[in-house]
Formats: sequence, C-alpha cells, structure tokens
Amino acid sequence: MESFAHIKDGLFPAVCSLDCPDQCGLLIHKQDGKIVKIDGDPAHPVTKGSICNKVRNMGARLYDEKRLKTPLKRVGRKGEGTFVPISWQEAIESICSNWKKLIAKQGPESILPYSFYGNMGKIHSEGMDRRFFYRLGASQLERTICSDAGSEGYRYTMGGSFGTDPEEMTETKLFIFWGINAASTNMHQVMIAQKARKRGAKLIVIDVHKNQTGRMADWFIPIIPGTDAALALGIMHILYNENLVDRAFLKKHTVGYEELEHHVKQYEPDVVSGITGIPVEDIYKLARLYGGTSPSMIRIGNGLQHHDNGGMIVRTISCLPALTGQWLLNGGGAIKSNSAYLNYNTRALQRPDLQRKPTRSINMIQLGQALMEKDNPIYSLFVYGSNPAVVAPNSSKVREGLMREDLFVVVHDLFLTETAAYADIVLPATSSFENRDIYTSYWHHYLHLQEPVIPPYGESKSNADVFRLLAEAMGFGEEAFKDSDEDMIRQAISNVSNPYFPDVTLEELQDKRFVKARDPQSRLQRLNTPSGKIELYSHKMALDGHPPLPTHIPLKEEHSDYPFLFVPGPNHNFLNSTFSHNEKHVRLEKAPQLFIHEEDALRLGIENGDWVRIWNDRGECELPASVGDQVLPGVLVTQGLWADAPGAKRLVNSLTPDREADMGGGAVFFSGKVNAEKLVVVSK
Ligand SMILES: Nc1nc2c(c(=O)[nH]1)N[C@H]1C(S)=C(S)[C@@H](COP(=O)(O)OP(=O)(O)OC[C@H]3O[C@@H](n4cnc5c(=O)[nH]c(N)nc54)[C@H](O)[C@@H]3O)O[C@H]1N2
Ligand SMILES: Nc1nc2c(c(=O)[nH]1)N[C@H]1C(S)=C(S)[C@@H](COP(=O)(O)OP(=O)(O)OC[C@H]3O[C@@H](n4cnc5c(=O)[nH]c(N)nc54)[C@H](O)[C@@H]3O)O[C@H]1N2
Ligand code: SF4
Ligand SMILES: [Mo]
Repeated sequence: MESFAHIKDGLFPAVCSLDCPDQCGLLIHKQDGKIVKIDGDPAHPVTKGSICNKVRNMGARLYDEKRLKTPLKRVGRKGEGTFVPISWQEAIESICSNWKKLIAKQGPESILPYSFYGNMGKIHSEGMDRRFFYRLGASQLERTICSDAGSEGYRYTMGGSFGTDPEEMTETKLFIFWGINAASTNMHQVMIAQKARKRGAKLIVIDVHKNQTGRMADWFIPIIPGTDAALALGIMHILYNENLVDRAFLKKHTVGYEELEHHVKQYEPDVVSGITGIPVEDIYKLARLYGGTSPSMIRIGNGLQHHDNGGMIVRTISCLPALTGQWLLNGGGAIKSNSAYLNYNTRALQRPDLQRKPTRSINMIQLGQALMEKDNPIYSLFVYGSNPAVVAPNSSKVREGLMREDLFVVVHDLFLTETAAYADIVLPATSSFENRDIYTSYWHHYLHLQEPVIPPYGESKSNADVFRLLAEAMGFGEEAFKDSDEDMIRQAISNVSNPYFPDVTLEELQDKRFVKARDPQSRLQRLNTPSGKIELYSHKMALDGHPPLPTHIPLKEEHSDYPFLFVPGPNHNFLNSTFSHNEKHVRLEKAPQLFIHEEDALRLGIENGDWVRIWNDRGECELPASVGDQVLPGVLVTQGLWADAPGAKRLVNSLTPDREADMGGGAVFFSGKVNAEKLVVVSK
C-alpha cells in the first residue's frame, strides 16, 4: 500500500479527521519531512478547497512541544499531572498484568473502555478497539454523548439518518437553520446557503442565541430553549388550517396525516407563542413562508436535541417537510445527519462475534455515576479519543470517580489532557495524518481514504496498533487481531448490505480518494420505518412509551431557586475540547463569555465585562458577562469547552446534568438550570 510518510517534500492529499460534518478534503504541504502548511483540496466536490481556521492551524498542534512522545507512568497524586517516561514494553506489561488480576478477581466487566470521535477514522475509532473489548469481555460503552436523542427521534419519522444531499441544495429557495451554529460547526453548509441567497434564496435561523450564524440570517427567530417542538406544531397547525399542505404527497408517502391534522388543532398560535416566546404574528409569517416556498430545507442542529425532550423535538421538526411534499423536490427536505448513506460493514470491522457472552453496558454520559457505583464496581478505565474530565456532563462527579485510588486508569491521547492527568499510565497517540484509515461524512455523501502522510511522532502509536499490542500481551490468538489496517479497510467496504454504499475496492478508493454514496433517488421507496412510509403517527413510538404523534413536552423542572436555563455549547476555534490546549487556537478564541440579557443584567447589577458567578447543586463557574440582546431573558449562554487553568473556574460541565434525554440515552447539556450573581472578588 501507498504511504507518503517517508517522502520529504511535496503536496499530499488528506482528509480532516475531526468530528465535524464537513469532513473536508485537504492538501498537505511537506518540506524536509515536516508539514509546513495545510490547505483545502480544491478537487473535493463539496468542500472545494475551503477549510476552517482550526485546521489551517493544525500544524501548530501536530508539532506542539506539549505533544506526548513516550508512554508515561504517574508518580504524583491523581489529577496532579506528574509523570515519568516509560517504555512501551513496560506500559503494556503494566496494563495487562493489572487487567489479568482484575479479570481473575472481579471479572472482565470491571474494565470499561471510554472513547469517542477525537479521530473519526473507522479503523482507529471503531475497529480494532471494538474487537479487543468484545474479546476481553469488558463492559460495553453506550456512545450517546453527541447525537443519539435526535437520531432516534429522526428515525421514528424517517427510518434512519437519511436527509437531503448538500449537493442538491443549489436549488433550495428557503433554508431554515434550526438549532445549529453552522457558521462555526458546518461552514460549508453556510457557504452553500450564501451562494443560493445570491440567487434569491432566504435564510432563517431559529436559535436561543443570536450568534455568528443568527447574525447572518435574513430573519433570526429567538426561541425559549427546549420549546422547538411547540413551534413546529404551531407551524403545522397553520399549514393545515390554511391548506398549505400537499395532500397528494401526504396520502401517498405518509401514515397518520389525518390524526396529525386533528392533533395539531390544540397548538393554536397564541398557545405556541406563550410556550416559545415567539410573537403570534411571527409564527404566522414563518408558517406561511414555509408553506409557500419550495424547495425548502431544514438543517436540524445538534443543539436543540441536547435537551430533556431533544428526541421528540427532532422527531417533530422532521415531520415538517412531508407536510409540504418537500421530499420529492431537488434541494428540498431536511437533514439532521446523513450518516446512514455510508453505513459500512460494521460486523466485519468490529467483530461482535468475538464477545463470548453478553456484558452490561454503561451510558457514557453517566461516567461519574458509573465510577462511583458500589455494586459490581468498575476497577479500570481505558480512555482514548475522548476527554471525559472536560466533555462529560456533571464533571465534578466524573473527577470524583477518576480520583478513586482503586481505579486503574489508562489514557491514550496526543496530549496530557485533563483526563490523562488522572491516569496511571498514559500512552502517546499518532495523529490521523500518521495513519491509514477510511472516513465517512455525516453530512455530505463521500467516503474518503487517508494514507499516512508523516511518520509517527516520537514513539506514538495508532489506536489500532495499541489494541494489537494489548491483544498479543493478553494472549488473544484470533486472526482478527493480526489484520492490518489495510485488511480491515477491505473488510469494512466489502459485502455491505446498505444499498447506498458505493461499490468500491480499496484500489479504486486509492485512485480516486473520495467516492460518493449511490444516488438516493428512490429514497421514499425504501424507507426503513415499520410502515415503509414517513411516520407522522408512529405505532412504534407508542410501544416504546412515547406519544405516537409529535408533541411538545416541557423540560424537566430542576430547582425552582435556579432561574436561568444554561446553554453551554461549543465555540468557533476549538473542536469540543480539542485545540483548547493549543496556544494559537486559544489566542484566536480569546476568552469565554457569558451572554446575559440586559434586563437580567440590570436586575443583578451586572455590567458588560463584569465577572459573574453561576452555580447550582452540581458546581459553579466564574465567567465575564457579555450584556445585550443576544439571548432572551432567563437564558444564559456560553461557548467552548475551555482547558483547566490554575484558579480559573470555567469548567462548564461542572454545572450540566447527567440525566438522559427522552430518547437514545442522549445527553441534556442544555437543560440545566443555574443561579447567577455579580462577583465582587474574582478568585482568578
Ligand atoms: N467550531 C466547532 N465546530 C464543531 C464543534 C466544535 O466544538 N467547534 N463540534 C462538532 C460536534 S461534535 C458537533 S456535535 C457539532 C455541533 O454543532 P451544532 O449542530 O451547531 O450544535 P451546537 O453548537 O451544540 O448547538 C447549535 C445551536 O443550538 C442552539 N440551541 C441550544 N438549545 C436550543 C434550543 O432549545 N432550541 C434552538 N432552536 N436552539 C438551541 C445553540 O445556541 C447553538 O447556537 O459541531 C461540530 N463542529
Ligand atoms: N457543555 C458541553 N459539553 C459537551 C458538548 C457541548 O455542546 N456542551 N458537546 C458534546 C459533544 S456533541 C461531543 S461529540 C463530545 C465530544 O467529546 P470528545 O469526544 O471527548 O471530544 P474532544 O474534547 O475533542 O476530545 C477528543 C480527544 O481525542 C484525542 N484524539 C484525537 N485523535 C486521536 C487518536 O487518533 N487516538 C487517540 N487515542 N486520541 C485521539 C484528542 O487529542 C482529544 O483529547 O463533547 C460533548 N460535551
Ligand atoms: S474541522 Fe470541519 S471545517 Fe475544519 S477542516 Fe475539518 S472538516 Fe473542514
Ligand atoms: Mo458531537
């Protein structure tokens, strides 16, 4: 197989490995064996040569002095961050001798893997690791932190993560960005909309924060957090009442359109206005614009499903395009995630058959609870591709768990993250540019190949290599652990049952670099819902304990003494907590801010720039205020998962709840409540 790792100079193709919908094609410039510049690949059909600043500055991260070069062993207290270098041999022996003892005494379920998508490559994020932990018999991890509530909600309506192809959106006349900060989190979606606007298309943004994306809209609609289902139901009420629905489409392609018509009568615009905070006339204006413009496309974000009712919100919004028959139009419809077009052969890659008996599974958003559990405790945690001490909700509890003296923690990462500071053993990871892997976007429809562009940094190893070493040291003799990355790619892309997956060999992929999923023209003919149609009424939902029709369900009432809903989302220059340790990205992002409405600020005596203490039963933060009309009264917004710093209290997840959303075991980062006061003496 090809590898560019040892070629000293030149221009090499690559793909962005970050957990970002755009999955850009990249061109890597090398001089004297080092990456000197990263550009977009103009040949990529969707991202067309433009990339974000984060990855333009990726070189600073790859060659950051702080990058881990060798395995480390902790010598200081847990959390303190004092380590000494050790050899790989010592590291692997220490992990395996510990695990062998645990397995003999406590059973393999006392070991828990914890990972997410710091690198989206299939082989390295959900390949050899899955094989290893299946074979080990470890507890399984439910990877729900990102989008599971909304994905399940969307699935009830549409049968799976299938939405509009961004390449069709040149035809779109009306874009609704609903709970997505696309200017930061899906920049090519914005570029497509901006191009369409030049030809007269309109852009509406519905959000709880008038951020970068809201400010560029033709119409920004502020909404009270967690009330979006009510708004969608109010739109449906008007669409039915004013005969703006496509009855022929509804009859042919949906089930439950009559029940829905009856059901939405209760969502009178004045009722919906009272729930959402949106004026009645705006609800009419929005419904009429939506009902009167085709093709229209709703880009459903991740933000609005990080709520107690997030599954139902996405379920409800995803019914809208059917009402006006958008799914038959080029550039019409909706997209939450398009990941299912590129579902590959997961059984062949992940080998669930290696598991000898079923094990318990633990929801990753409840890591703190799981680590503090006295019954059948977890005695070892292996973290890779994730930084749970910062990204997981209720982080005080997570850190309390990580402090346990009897918990053996291993962290595999490129940096000594906040989580790694609690580890007994730290392993250095390669970056994605040092590996071979395949990538599938969850927004556009392309499958990509990445060949190694640079050699491994220091003594770092890829995820797959670490699990191969561990398998060998544990004495796992199965052939599955001898497969190379190349073998695994071949297995993942052959015998794929998904009809949209492209018919492609590794050689063809090598030649072309990116290959598109098959055209989903007949999408409506093979919907994967129980009825095979779009389910406006879902019998399956009733069986699963949900209202079968789209419904507004209020957020859980936390303490009534905490008056503010707290929405701590991602920021522009980091990717979750990635880049929060890199000087260049921190400089670009400057500092965190707490957006507060001027009425609330006035009442609390807070002026722009004042430090504010926010707190609840879980924890507290101190952030500088940005006073204005960017958020509604009663809402506080901040952006970014900032790195720990001495004296700084900005770990936003110390305030977020770790309860599950209504569907998919999803996270509810944005449904927490806090109190706020002006801070007179800043502890920083
Ligand atoms: N620059 C950058 N890009 C990223 C990331 C990053 O950290 N930084 N993270 C990546 C990942 S993993 C993901 S999942 C995506 C997430 O990216 P998005 O899908 O954009 O999701 P969020 O930014 O979490 O939230 C989107 C918006 O939802 C709003 N919101 C919150 N609650 C509500 C509500 O109840 N109703 C409405 N209408 N809006 C609400 C927030 O104010 C925010 O503007 O981005 C990816 N891309
Ligand atoms: N308050 C709040 N919390 C949130 C969110 C929010 O909006 N608000 N968003 C949530 C969402 S949507 C998500 S997806 C999660 C994301 O949470 P995480 O998945 O934990 O994402 P990152 O913080 O980017 O951490 C990824 C880590 O993987 C490491 N890494 C990168 N490549 C590799 C590799 O090849 N091998 C190994 N071993 N390590 C690698 C990186 O260095 C980094 O430390 O955060 C969630 N947390
Ligand atoms: S982070 Fe997103 S926008 Fe930036 S290069 Fe990667 S895929 Fe493209
Ligand atoms: Mo995410």
